[in-house]
Amino acid sequence: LKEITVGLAGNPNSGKTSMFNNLTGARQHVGNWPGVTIEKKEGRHIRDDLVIRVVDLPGTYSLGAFSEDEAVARNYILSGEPDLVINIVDASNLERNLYLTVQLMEMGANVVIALNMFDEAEKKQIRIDLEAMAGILGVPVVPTVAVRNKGTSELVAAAVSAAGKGPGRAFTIDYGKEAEPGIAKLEAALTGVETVRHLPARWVAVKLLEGDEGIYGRVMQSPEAGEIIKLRDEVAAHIESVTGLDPESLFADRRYGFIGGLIRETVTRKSTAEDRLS
Ligand code: BGO
Repeated sequence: LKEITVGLAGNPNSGKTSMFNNLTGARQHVGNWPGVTIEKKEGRHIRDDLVIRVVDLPGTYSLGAFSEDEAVARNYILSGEPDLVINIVDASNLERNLYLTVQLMEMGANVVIALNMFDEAEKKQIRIDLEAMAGILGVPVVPTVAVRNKGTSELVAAAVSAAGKGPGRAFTIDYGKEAEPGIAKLEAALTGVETVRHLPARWVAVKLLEGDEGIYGRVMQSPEAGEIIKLRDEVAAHIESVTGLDPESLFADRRYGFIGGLIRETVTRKSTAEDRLS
Protein backbone atom coordinates (compact mmCIF):
# COMPACT_ATOMS: atom_id res chain seq x y z
CA LEU A 1 0.00 0.00 0.00
CA LYS A 2 1.40 3.37 -1.01
CA GLU A 3 1.02 6.29 1.40
CA ILE A 4 1.06 10.03 0.74
CA THR A 5 0.94 12.76 3.37
CA VAL A 6 -1.19 15.85 2.93
CA GLY A 7 -1.24 18.95 5.15
CA LEU A 8 -4.52 20.88 5.33
CA ALA A 9 -3.96 24.62 5.54
CA GLY A 10 -6.44 27.48 5.57
CA ASN A 11 -7.76 30.54 7.31
CA PRO A 12 -9.94 30.06 10.39
CA ASN A 13 -13.55 29.44 9.28
CA SER A 14 -12.62 28.49 5.74
CA GLY A 15 -14.21 25.06 6.28
CA LYS A 16 -11.02 23.20 7.08
CA THR A 17 -12.57 21.08 9.83
CA SER A 18 -15.51 20.16 7.61
CA MET A 19 -13.13 19.11 4.84
CA PHE A 20 -10.93 17.18 7.27
CA ASN A 21 -14.01 15.25 8.39
CA ASN A 22 -15.07 14.59 4.79
CA LEU A 23 -11.63 13.26 3.98
CA THR A 24 -11.02 11.15 7.05
CA GLY A 25 -14.45 10.14 8.36
CA ALA A 26 -14.03 8.21 11.58
CA ARG A 27 -10.36 7.40 10.97
CA GLN A 28 -9.05 10.28 13.08
CA HIS A 29 -6.88 10.73 16.09
CA VAL A 30 -5.88 13.75 18.11
CA GLY A 31 -2.52 14.47 19.67
CA ASN A 32 -0.33 17.51 20.20
CA TRP A 33 2.27 19.25 18.09
CA PRO A 34 5.69 18.76 19.67
CA GLY A 35 6.66 21.39 22.23
CA VAL A 36 3.40 23.34 22.14
CA THR A 37 -0.10 22.85 23.53
CA ILE A 38 -1.71 23.08 20.10
CA GLU A 39 -3.91 20.16 19.13
CA LYS A 40 -2.75 18.04 16.20
CA LYS A 41 -5.46 16.16 14.31
CA GLU A 42 -4.54 13.44 11.91
CA GLY A 43 -6.61 11.04 9.90
CA ARG A 44 -6.56 8.67 6.96
CA HIS A 45 -8.35 8.57 3.65
CA ILE A 46 -8.24 5.25 1.84
CA ARG A 47 -8.57 5.32 -1.93
CA ASP A 48 -8.06 2.20 -4.04
CA ASP A 49 -4.51 1.11 -3.28
CA LEU A 50 -3.50 4.41 -1.73
CA VAL A 51 -3.50 5.65 1.86
CA ILE A 52 -3.70 9.42 2.16
CA ARG A 53 -2.54 10.60 5.56
CA VAL A 54 -4.22 13.93 6.29
CA VAL A 55 -2.66 16.28 8.84
CA ASP A 56 -4.78 19.25 9.92
CA LEU A 57 -2.72 22.42 10.42
CA PRO A 58 -3.78 25.27 12.71
CA GLY A 59 -6.08 27.75 10.95
CA THR A 60 -4.07 30.92 10.20
CA TYR A 61 -4.22 34.06 8.06
CA SER A 62 -0.49 34.20 7.59
CA LEU A 63 2.71 32.18 8.05
CA GLY A 64 4.92 34.48 10.05
CA ALA A 65 6.88 33.43 13.10
CA PHE A 66 4.94 35.60 15.53
CA SER A 67 2.24 33.21 16.72
CA GLU A 68 2.60 29.58 17.75
CA ASP A 69 -0.17 28.57 15.36
CA GLU A 70 1.62 30.11 12.40
CA ALA A 71 4.97 28.68 13.46
CA VAL A 72 3.48 25.17 13.76
CA ALA A 73 1.87 25.39 10.32
CA ARG A 74 4.93 26.75 8.58
CA ASN A 75 7.46 24.48 10.27
CA TYR A 76 5.39 21.49 9.26
CA ILE A 77 5.21 22.65 5.64
CA LEU A 78 8.96 23.34 5.58
CA SER A 79 9.78 20.02 7.26
CA GLY A 80 9.44 18.22 3.95
CA GLU A 81 7.07 15.69 5.53
CA PRO A 82 3.94 16.57 3.53
CA ASP A 83 3.95 15.57 -0.13
CA LEU A 84 1.38 18.22 -0.71
CA VAL A 85 -0.61 20.99 0.95
CA ILE A 86 -4.34 21.27 0.37
CA ASN A 87 -5.17 24.93 0.89
CA ILE A 88 -8.80 25.44 1.87
CA VAL A 89 -9.79 28.84 0.48
CA ASP A 90 -13.08 30.56 1.27
CA ALA A 91 -14.25 31.46 -2.24
CA SER A 92 -16.62 34.08 -0.84
CA ASN A 93 -13.66 35.90 0.78
CA LEU A 94 -10.98 35.51 -1.83
CA GLU A 95 -8.75 38.49 -1.20
CA ARG A 96 -8.11 37.72 2.45
CA ASN A 97 -7.80 33.96 1.92
CA LEU A 98 -5.40 34.20 -1.01
CA TYR A 99 -2.85 35.96 1.18
CA LEU A 100 -2.15 32.62 2.84
CA THR A 101 -2.13 30.90 -0.56
CA VAL A 102 0.55 33.26 -1.83
CA GLN A 103 2.68 32.58 1.22
CA LEU A 104 2.33 28.81 0.83
CA MET A 105 3.37 29.11 -2.78
CA GLU A 106 6.32 31.38 -2.01
CA MET A 107 7.54 28.67 0.38
CA GLY A 108 7.63 26.27 -2.54
CA ALA A 109 4.89 24.03 -1.17
CA ASN A 110 3.18 21.66 -3.58
CA VAL A 111 -0.25 23.28 -3.34
CA VAL A 112 -3.72 22.19 -4.39
CA ILE A 113 -6.46 24.75 -3.82
CA ALA A 114 -9.90 23.74 -2.59
CA LEU A 115 -12.11 26.68 -3.47
CA ASN A 116 -14.54 26.03 -0.63
CA MET A 117 -17.80 27.82 0.24
CA PHE A 118 -18.43 27.74 -3.47
CA ASP A 119 -22.16 27.81 -2.67
CA GLU A 120 -21.70 31.07 -0.75
CA ALA A 121 -19.72 32.57 -3.60
CA GLU A 122 -22.51 31.62 -6.02
CA LYS A 123 -25.08 33.13 -3.69
CA LYS A 124 -23.11 36.37 -3.73
CA GLN A 125 -23.02 36.13 -7.55
CA ILE A 126 -19.25 35.81 -7.50
CA ARG A 127 -18.22 34.04 -10.72
CA ILE A 128 -14.76 32.54 -10.69
CA ASP A 129 -12.90 31.41 -13.79
CA LEU A 130 -11.35 28.29 -12.29
CA GLU A 131 -9.14 27.47 -15.26
CA ALA A 132 -7.76 30.99 -15.44
CA MET A 133 -7.03 30.99 -11.71
CA ALA A 134 -5.29 27.61 -11.93
CA GLY A 135 -3.34 28.86 -14.95
CA ILE A 136 -2.11 32.05 -13.30
CA LEU A 137 -1.17 30.32 -10.04
CA GLY A 138 0.14 27.17 -11.68
CA VAL A 139 -1.74 24.85 -9.29
CA PRO A 140 -4.98 22.84 -9.46
CA VAL A 141 -8.11 24.66 -8.27
CA VAL A 142 -11.08 22.51 -7.24
CA PRO A 143 -14.47 23.95 -6.22
CA THR A 144 -15.90 22.41 -3.03
CA VAL A 145 -18.80 22.74 -0.61
CA ALA A 146 -17.34 21.00 2.42
CA VAL A 147 -20.46 21.28 4.55
CA ARG A 148 -22.35 19.19 1.97
CA ASN A 149 -19.37 16.96 1.09
CA LYS A 150 -19.36 18.25 -2.49
CA GLY A 151 -16.17 18.21 -4.54
CA THR A 152 -14.32 15.97 -2.11
CA SER A 153 -13.59 13.15 -4.56
CA GLU A 154 -12.47 15.64 -7.22
CA LEU A 155 -10.18 17.24 -4.63
CA VAL A 156 -8.71 13.86 -3.71
CA ALA A 157 -8.12 13.05 -7.38
CA ALA A 158 -6.34 16.39 -7.90
CA ALA A 159 -4.27 15.81 -4.74
CA VAL A 160 -3.19 12.32 -5.79
CA SER A 161 -2.19 13.56 -9.22
CA ALA A 162 -0.29 16.57 -7.80
CA ALA A 163 1.52 14.42 -5.23
CA GLY A 164 2.78 12.24 -8.10
CA LYS A 165 4.12 15.23 -10.01
CA GLY A 166 5.69 17.32 -7.25
CA PRO A 167 5.55 21.13 -7.19
CA GLY A 168 5.15 22.78 -10.59
CA ARG A 169 6.97 25.87 -11.78
CA ALA A 170 8.46 28.03 -9.05
CA PHE A 171 6.12 30.74 -7.88
CA THR A 172 7.47 34.19 -7.15
CA ILE A 173 5.98 37.58 -6.46
CA ASP A 174 7.77 40.38 -8.29
CA TYR A 175 8.80 42.76 -5.50
CA GLY A 176 9.79 45.45 -7.94
CA LYS A 177 12.98 47.02 -9.26
CA GLU A 178 13.70 48.71 -5.92
CA ALA A 179 13.82 45.39 -4.08
CA GLU A 180 14.64 42.58 -6.51
CA PRO A 181 18.40 43.24 -6.90
CA GLY A 182 18.81 43.30 -3.12
CA ILE A 183 16.78 40.12 -2.71
CA ALA A 184 19.00 38.43 -5.32
CA LYS A 185 22.19 39.60 -3.58
CA LEU A 186 20.98 38.32 -0.25
CA GLU A 187 19.85 35.04 -1.80
CA ALA A 188 23.31 34.55 -3.30
CA ALA A 189 24.99 35.37 0.01
CA LEU A 190 22.80 32.80 1.75
CA THR A 191 23.88 29.86 -0.39
CA GLY A 192 26.04 27.61 1.69
CA VAL A 193 24.77 28.97 5.00
CA GLU A 194 24.29 25.70 6.84
CA THR A 195 21.52 26.75 9.26
CA VAL A 196 19.12 27.64 6.40
CA ARG A 197 20.48 25.25 3.78
CA HIS A 198 17.35 23.07 3.69
CA LEU A 199 15.02 26.08 3.16
CA PRO A 200 14.10 27.78 -0.15
CA ALA A 201 16.80 30.45 -0.61
CA ARG A 202 14.65 33.24 -2.05
CA TRP A 203 12.06 32.71 0.67
CA VAL A 204 14.77 32.94 3.34
CA ALA A 205 16.06 36.19 1.79
CA VAL A 206 12.55 37.68 1.77
CA LYS A 207 11.85 36.58 5.34
CA LEU A 208 15.17 37.94 6.53
CA LEU A 209 14.39 41.32 4.97
CA GLU A 210 10.98 41.26 6.64
CA GLY A 211 12.72 40.79 9.98
CA ASP A 212 11.15 37.37 10.53
CA GLU A 213 12.30 36.23 13.98
CA GLY A 214 12.49 32.54 13.16
CA ILE A 215 14.70 33.01 10.11
CA TYR A 216 16.75 35.76 11.76
CA GLY A 217 17.45 33.41 14.65
CA ARG A 218 18.60 30.64 12.32
CA VAL A 219 20.93 32.93 10.39
CA MET A 220 22.36 34.25 13.65
CA GLN A 221 23.45 30.70 14.52
CA SER A 222 25.67 30.50 11.46
CA PRO A 223 29.35 31.56 11.23
CA GLU A 224 28.43 33.90 8.36
CA ALA A 225 25.87 35.76 10.51
CA GLY A 226 27.85 39.00 10.72
CA GLU A 227 28.26 39.61 6.99
CA ILE A 228 24.74 38.38 6.14
CA ILE A 229 23.05 40.64 8.67
CA LYS A 230 25.17 43.57 7.49
CA LEU A 231 24.03 42.95 3.90
CA ARG A 232 20.44 42.47 5.08
CA ASP A 233 20.48 45.84 6.84
CA GLU A 234 21.98 47.58 3.79
CA VAL A 235 19.37 46.11 1.45
CA ALA A 236 16.55 46.94 3.87
CA ALA A 237 17.81 50.53 4.22
CA HIS A 238 18.01 50.88 0.43
CA ILE A 239 14.45 49.60 -0.01
CA GLU A 240 13.21 51.98 2.65
CA SER A 241 15.00 54.99 1.20
CA VAL A 242 13.77 54.46 -2.36
CA THR A 243 10.20 53.30 -1.65
CA GLY A 244 9.48 54.96 1.69
CA LEU A 245 8.35 51.57 2.96
CA ASP A 246 10.11 49.04 5.14
CA PRO A 247 10.54 45.68 3.38
CA GLU A 248 7.74 44.02 5.34
CA SER A 249 5.20 46.67 4.26
CA LEU A 250 6.45 46.75 0.67
CA PHE A 251 6.26 42.97 0.34
CA ALA A 252 2.76 42.85 1.84
CA ASP A 253 1.67 45.60 -0.60
CA ARG A 254 3.11 43.67 -3.51
CA ARG A 255 1.44 40.43 -2.46
CA TYR A 256 -1.91 42.20 -2.21
CA GLY A 257 -1.20 43.84 -5.56
CA PHE A 258 -0.70 40.41 -7.11
CA ILE A 259 -3.88 39.11 -5.46
CA GLY A 260 -5.83 42.14 -6.69
CA GLY A 261 -4.62 41.49 -10.22
CA LEU A 262 -5.47 37.80 -9.97
CA ILE A 263 -8.99 38.63 -8.79
CA ARG A 264 -9.47 41.17 -11.58
CA GLU A 265 -8.42 38.56 -14.15
CA THR A 266 -10.49 35.69 -12.80
CA VAL A 267 -13.51 36.96 -10.86
CA THR A 268 -16.59 38.76 -12.04
CA ARG A 269 -19.15 39.94 -9.59
CA LYS A 270 -22.54 40.34 -11.15
CA SER A 271 -24.25 43.14 -9.30
CA THR A 272 -27.65 42.22 -7.95
CA ALA A 273 -30.77 44.36 -7.99
CA GLU A 274 -30.16 45.02 -4.31
CA ASP A 275 -26.61 46.27 -4.96
CA ARG A 276 -27.84 48.59 -7.68
CA LEU A 277 -30.39 50.15 -5.33
CA SER A 278 -27.85 51.00 -2.64
C1 BGO B 1 -20.89 26.50 11.32
N1 BGO B 1 -20.35 26.13 2.41
C2 BGO B 1 -21.03 26.69 3.44
N2 BGO B 1 -22.12 27.39 3.13
N3 BGO B 1 -20.66 26.55 4.71
C3 BGO B 1 -19.57 25.84 4.97
C4 BGO B 1 -18.80 25.22 3.96
C5 BGO B 1 -19.23 25.38 2.61
O1 BGO B 1 -18.60 24.92 1.65
N4 BGO B 1 -17.78 24.59 4.55
C6 BGO B 1 -17.88 24.80 5.87
N5 BGO B 1 -18.97 25.55 6.13
P1 BGO B 1 -15.34 24.81 9.75
P2 BGO B 1 -12.64 25.85 10.05
C7 BGO B 1 -22.16 27.19 11.50
O2 BGO B 1 -20.32 25.89 12.16
O3 BGO B 1 -15.22 23.54 9.02
C8 BGO B 1 -19.42 26.08 7.43
O4 BGO B 1 -12.67 26.91 11.10
C9 BGO B 1 -22.76 27.20 12.74
N6 BGO B 1 -22.16 26.54 13.78
O5 BGO B 1 -20.49 24.30 8.64
O6 BGO B 1 -15.58 24.74 11.22
C10 BGO B 1 -19.32 25.08 8.55
O7 BGO B 1 -12.27 24.50 10.56
C11 BGO B 1 -23.97 27.88 12.87
O8 BGO B 1 -20.38 26.57 10.07
O9 BGO B 1 -14.13 25.77 9.45
C12 BGO B 1 -19.14 25.99 9.73
O10 BGO B 1 -11.83 26.26 8.88
C13 BGO B 1 -24.54 28.53 11.81
O11 BGO B 1 -18.54 27.12 7.79
C14 BGO B 1 -18.30 27.13 9.19
C15 BGO B 1 -23.92 28.53 10.60
O12 BGO B 1 -16.44 25.66 9.02
C16 BGO B 1 -16.81 26.95 9.43
C17 BGO B 1 -22.72 27.86 10.46
C18 BGO B 1 -22.71 26.49 15.07
